[in-house]
Amino acid sequence: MQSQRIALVIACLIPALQVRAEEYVVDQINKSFVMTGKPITALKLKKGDTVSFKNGDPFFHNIFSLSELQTFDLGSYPAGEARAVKFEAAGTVDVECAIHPDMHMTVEVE
Ligand SMILES: [Cu+2]
Repeated sequence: MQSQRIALVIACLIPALQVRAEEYVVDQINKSFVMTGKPITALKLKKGDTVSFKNGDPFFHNIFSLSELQTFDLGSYPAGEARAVKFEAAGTVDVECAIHPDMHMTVEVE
């Protein structure tokens, strides 16, 4: 009886202990990655978090990564659109734009 009660308490506590995955929004403005109004070159987040890459420019961007840790290609998308990537493994992911070779940032996944 006592052990059942303890098991029930533990089962109730587990969801509260789980950390919710965050969703970050990285804007693309004047061919730069921007967060909260400032250009950024790096972003730190946790495994399972998502980054939504929003296109705030009046032209297309195409965000991709050829990093060994996580390869992705969001394709070419227009002004106002956003496409998201979930980061699944710990390490560093290089993020680039296929249309603008000067655009570069890293995502450090903890
Ligand atoms: Cu671009």
